[in-house]
Amino acid sequence: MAASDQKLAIVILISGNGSNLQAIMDAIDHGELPATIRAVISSRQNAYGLQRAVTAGIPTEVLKHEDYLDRKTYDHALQTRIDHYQPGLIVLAGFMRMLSANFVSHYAGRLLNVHPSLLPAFTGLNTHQRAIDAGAKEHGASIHVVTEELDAGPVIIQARIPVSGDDSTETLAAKIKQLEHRIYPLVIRWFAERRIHIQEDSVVFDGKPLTGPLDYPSIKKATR
Ligand code: NHR
Ligand code: GAR
Repeated sequence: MAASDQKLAIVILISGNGSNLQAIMDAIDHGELPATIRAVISSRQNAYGLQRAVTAGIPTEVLKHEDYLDRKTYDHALQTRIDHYQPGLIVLAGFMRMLSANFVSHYAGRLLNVHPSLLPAFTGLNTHQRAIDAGAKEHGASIHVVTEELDAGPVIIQARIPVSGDDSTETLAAKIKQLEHRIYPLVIRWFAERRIHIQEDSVVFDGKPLTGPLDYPSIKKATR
């Protein structure tokens, strides 16, 4: 069996810049992530992440929601395309379309998302501005299991930063993205190494059910 056949096959869904996609590609290239990206699928034609995938020779597809009658038909088309690549894991990386219950249950146990907040705080959109408006003293990034309810699935890992008075949405976004680029490849590697098992609404890590998010970087030091 070819070496690539033994690696975790992933399909990455994007809608924009693709810096998380790039971080995952880089981790693979640096030999830090035993996975292979079988395809990058974008909900937007102009997503720069598509260029990143093309440059790396990764197959790309675009499914624009405006080309479909409704969410149901969009999700079904998206599911058909994803299943063509037979991935062991589907990674949402800045994917901007809410996904239906049928889609989520079809990928139960193998659907992850990166969210730019310390969930359960600030689910949904515009998290940085909302954190500033709320006077949050800290903010961060979460990798969570995707469930039917938006941004409500079990959180696997979180990384946090202090929010200073002169922080803007731009400075927060830049700092949070740096954290995302570390924790997402790490979680995907644990999934590839079968250290993470996802059930309906719980996560088992190294044989122990998670009772709350792992903390980055302390978990990295603890599990070197
Ligand atoms: N789908 C389900 N069922 N559960 C989750 O946890 C999901 C999901 C789909 C996407 C990413 C999420 C984020 O990280 C995500 C998590 C888009 C929206 C949204 O409101 C909300 C959350 C997220 C992604 N999208 C609008 C919609 O009508 C469109 C917004 C736009 O196009 O700019 O789908 O924040
Ligand atoms: C990331 O910061 C991610 O947390 C956020 O979009 C960015 C995507 O950046 N996700 C959402 O806001 C989803 N609603 P990228 O395209 O450079 O990876």
